[in-house]
Amino acid sequence: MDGGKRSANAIPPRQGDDLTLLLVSPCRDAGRKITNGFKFSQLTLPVLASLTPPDVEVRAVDEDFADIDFSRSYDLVGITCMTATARRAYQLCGLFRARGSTVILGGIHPTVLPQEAIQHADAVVIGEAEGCWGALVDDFRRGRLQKFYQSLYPDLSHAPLPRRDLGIDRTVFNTVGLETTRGCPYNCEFCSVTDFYGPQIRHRSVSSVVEDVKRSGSKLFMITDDNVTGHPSYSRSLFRALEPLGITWVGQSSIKLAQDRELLELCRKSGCGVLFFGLESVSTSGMQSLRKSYQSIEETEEAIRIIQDHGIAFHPSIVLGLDTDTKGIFDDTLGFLSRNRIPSATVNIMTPYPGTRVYQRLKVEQRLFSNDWYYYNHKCVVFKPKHLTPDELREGYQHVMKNFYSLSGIARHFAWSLGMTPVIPKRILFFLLWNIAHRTLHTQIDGVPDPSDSAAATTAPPDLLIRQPPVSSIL
Ligand code: B12
Ligand code: SF4
Repeated sequence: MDGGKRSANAIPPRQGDDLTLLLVSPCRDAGRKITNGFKFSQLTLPVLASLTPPDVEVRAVDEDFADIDFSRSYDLVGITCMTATARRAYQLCGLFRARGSTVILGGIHPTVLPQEAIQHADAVVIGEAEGCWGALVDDFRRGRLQKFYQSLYPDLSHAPLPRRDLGIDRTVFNTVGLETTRGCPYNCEFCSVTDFYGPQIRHRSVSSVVEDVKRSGSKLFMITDDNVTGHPSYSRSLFRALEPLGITWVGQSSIKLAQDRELLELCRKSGCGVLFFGLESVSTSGMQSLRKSYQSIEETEEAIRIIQDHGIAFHPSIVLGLDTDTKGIFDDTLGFLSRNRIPSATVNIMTPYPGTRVYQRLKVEQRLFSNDWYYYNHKCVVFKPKHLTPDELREGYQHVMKNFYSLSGIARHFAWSLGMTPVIPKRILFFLLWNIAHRTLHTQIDGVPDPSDSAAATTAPPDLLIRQPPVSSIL
């Protein structure tokens, strides 16, 4: 639970039990919300609500969908925070504290930079809420709130079901977020997930996932796990248990799945329509530099074919701006997507998130332009690429997005999705909506932040950019 570095906050004890709590998932920019109609379900707040003592009145707001009602007052406000939403999260901390609320920050960004986060909040939760949130609420009630609470890699087998009654966890087609595991063993250079959730895959019990599905009343799910097939024996049991429920789901997996035909078969039968794969690069040198499971284009294309032949649509996530990327990478990416008849893809500009090895490396190499987290959203260039200028990278990204999601591109993707077997109408609609929602994304990006624009910087000076101790030193 507590990491032993707590220092008390001067907040008086609460009288009575009538505690009110507001949970907030901030948008990135209150003046420019993402309203393109395609957004995945919110699960963080339903999970936090389920861990809250039952006598606390809980409300929740996902700021991407709804505005915060500042006319109400709350004793406690819990704000979840990613790097891209840190600027807004810190702004909200100020607004709520000015209204007398006690504010708690949690999530991946405060976990990586707790010393920065505590400058804005009354307390910071480092790691996962299971194992410390109940104690925090109790400390608050007793007037002995500490500044830091820490809970690393809690056992999920007895975690309560997320609360589905807050009205914030459903999106397009009534899709509901579902979590089965946390953790990832791969520890990629540009990703914070292994440090955050740990290298071991921890899982909820199969029976509780089934119960969660049944109680949600939905037939469509987005599984939030970073690798839903990363623990094959668990995945086999899970997929067998999901099959009779007749649901459809999308999730994320390692491309290694192609090597396990039985698991692929079970995955499809359990209702999987689309899997997102962290392909990252379509160049052999890029794959090799990232030490991906497949080290050549030929092997990767063969794996894609196997996955598609098993009735699962392959949605790649591609990162542009790797140190191996040159000007040719943009057209190579388009060629790869077209050759493999890929109807939807996530294309990102490489973003060195704090807490990752790539962030440390680029910092040492003095290649970071900005510590203003607002720009850390995969759509802006915040570093000096190795073989491209920042403008070339941004324009190349726009070129890929503009072409892939052009009207003729969308028509092609739609035709490919109609040809996929089995025919799943909701999957076809998924592709259509995804494509339409991404059609104008390349026009919504911000320019390269000006390093001299100190007024834009809302974040801490470099000496506060202290990373959590590495996983190995905590265990
Ligand atoms: C689903 C998801 C989304 C969804 C929904 C987000 C949400 N808030 O639920 C959507 C699609 C909106 C989204 C968007 C983005 N996402 Co996202 N997302 C995820 C994903 C896959 C799962 C999150 C989830 O629901 N987990 C399940 C819940 C239960 O876990 P949790 O959120 O970690 O919460 C636990 C703890 O963190 C902690 N906690 C969290 N918040 C709080 C708050 C308090 C008060 C307390 C006490 C505790 C606490 O307690 C919880 C229970 O243990 C994660 C990957 C991951 N494994 O986390 C990426 C991830 C969080 N996203 C990421 C990114 C980069 C983005 C985007 C910038 C992508 C983009 N280009 O647009 C945007 C930014 C959003 C914005 N508004 O601009 C990165 C964040 C990296 C970083 N350092 O910030 C991650 C880690 C993916 C990755 N591999 O890099 N995302
Ligand atoms: S990018 Fe994916 S595979 Fe790599 S560490 Fe992050 S979650 Fe794991």
